[in-house]
Amino acid sequence: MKIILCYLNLARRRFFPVGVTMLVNELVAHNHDVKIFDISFYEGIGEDIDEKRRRLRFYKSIEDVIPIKLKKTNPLEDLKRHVKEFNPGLVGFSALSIDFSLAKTLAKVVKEEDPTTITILGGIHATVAPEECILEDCFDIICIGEGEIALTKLAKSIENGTDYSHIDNLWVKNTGGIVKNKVHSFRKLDELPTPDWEPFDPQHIWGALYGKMYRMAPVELSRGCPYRCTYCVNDSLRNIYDSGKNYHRRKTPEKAIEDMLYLKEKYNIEMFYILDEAFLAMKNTELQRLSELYRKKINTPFFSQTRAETVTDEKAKIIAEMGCEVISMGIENGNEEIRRTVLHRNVSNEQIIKAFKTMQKYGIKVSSFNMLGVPGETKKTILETIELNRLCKPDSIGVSYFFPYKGTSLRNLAIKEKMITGNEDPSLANEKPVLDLPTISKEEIIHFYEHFVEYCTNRNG
Ligand code: B12
Ligand code: SF4
Repeated sequence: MKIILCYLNLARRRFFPVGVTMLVNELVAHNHDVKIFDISFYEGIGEDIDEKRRRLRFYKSIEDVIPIKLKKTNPLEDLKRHVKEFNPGLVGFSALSIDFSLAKTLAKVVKEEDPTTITILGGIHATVAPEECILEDCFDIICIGEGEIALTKLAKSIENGTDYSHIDNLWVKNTGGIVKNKVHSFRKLDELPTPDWEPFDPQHIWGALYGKMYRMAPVELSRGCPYRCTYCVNDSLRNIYDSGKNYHRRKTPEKAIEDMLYLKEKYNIEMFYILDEAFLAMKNTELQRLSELYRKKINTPFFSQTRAETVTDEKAKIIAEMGCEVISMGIENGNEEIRRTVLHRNVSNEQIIKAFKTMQKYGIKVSSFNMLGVPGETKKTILETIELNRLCKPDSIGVSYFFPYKGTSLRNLAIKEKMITGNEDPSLANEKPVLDLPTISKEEIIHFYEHFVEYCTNRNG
């Protein structure tokens, strides 16, 4: 059957989206005719966060920028035309929380053009806020959690004209109300199709790293995360599945290498981005097996992220030999008490400094992630964050305002303590701090955000 999948990317992430790629590839493998409607390259849509980060010196300026061709047409009109000409039976929307408003606007356009077209919303926002999403008339179905199995079952069912109201992971509106099915199915990662970006705009291939543009491939070797930070969606994703214990899982090294080899050869890849939340959270033996195969068959530079606790001398050496150029690690807050009690990151300053030094010893550049304005934040704790960055000497530094996303336990605390109302607009997440903290003003947080890199790198700052 004919399906349009809308990739909403208001944050203008450059890379090919891994989740939507998997959904398209699965649907195509089941003989469906799928079109991507991608808002990534429309003029005037979304915020170029990368540009802002360059201004604040989070990123190095790029020497050889590959210019992006932006569409000057109206995305709403374009979607309307696609629906009219392609006549899909199903239109899906993939949205983070910041994209939810746009998802509604586009879904309304679809319904106006053809009220019989079935619409489904999936992605992180539908997963963490299904009650809010299902209330919208423009969506007939909500997908909670991973969508590969649910979406292919749904497409088949619509095509065959059979009842689709009892598919796992879906909430479905029908004449009797809303059918809320259980959320438990996820595809074994080794059973996923090999990623392919044929249906996407090829401009997604270009990504920047440390001031250089590369033909870059984002790849997932695992899904989920073994940790439970209070500000991260993984905390609730684990609870959403009825058997949370299998939530963090990985591809076998053989499957991971097979996928990367295909991408490398087909798209002439110069740099891999291993998306795993905590890349080194695996046994030495597993990493060694991956490394062996990677060096033999892929032999391409890559970058990734991990937690300080997962870093050992041996692992750093292995990934340096594999060609790891950059590892990002969260410092988040320089105060151990805040990290432990508020963020649930039980790691000492000493461990963090050691992890940075270990990576750098093997020639791997390290980027730090930091967050300003968490509950309990004071001027003193921000200065401690700056000091910890100075001690770690990251090769690049990223900072963001803390935003209490739905589905996180820190959001519940912020509401309870009346630091937020709960109605804050997620599209402001990168704009300004949203919490009313009794311990520090928003103006002070903005000041530290704007000058963060300067303060961390300049001893006189
Ligand atoms: C990797 C990643 C990134 C990468 C993206 C690279 C890429 N090519 O995709 C980068 C680093 C660019 C990134 C950036 C950001 N990210 Co990010 N990122 C992630 C991370 C760790 C994994 C995402 C992923 O690929 N998951 C694996 C895929 C398979 O899952 P998925 O995309 O969700 O898709 C599945 C399902 O959701 C579902 N599904 C998705 N769409 C649809 C559609 C339909 C129709 C259906 C049926 C199903 C469905 O099926 C898919 C397949 O199973 C998540 C954490 C997480 N666990 O999700 C955070 C996360 C998505 N990021 C988040 C945020 C906030 C951001 C930023 C906006 C942060 C910021 N403040 O700047 C930026 C974007 C700005 C920018 N320009 O960089 C938040 C979103 C929170 C929210 N409620 O919206 C998350 C959840 C982390 C968190 N804080 O908890 N991110
Ligand atoms: S380590 Fe990172 S991905 Fe894992 S729960 Fe914490 S913030 Fe989320």
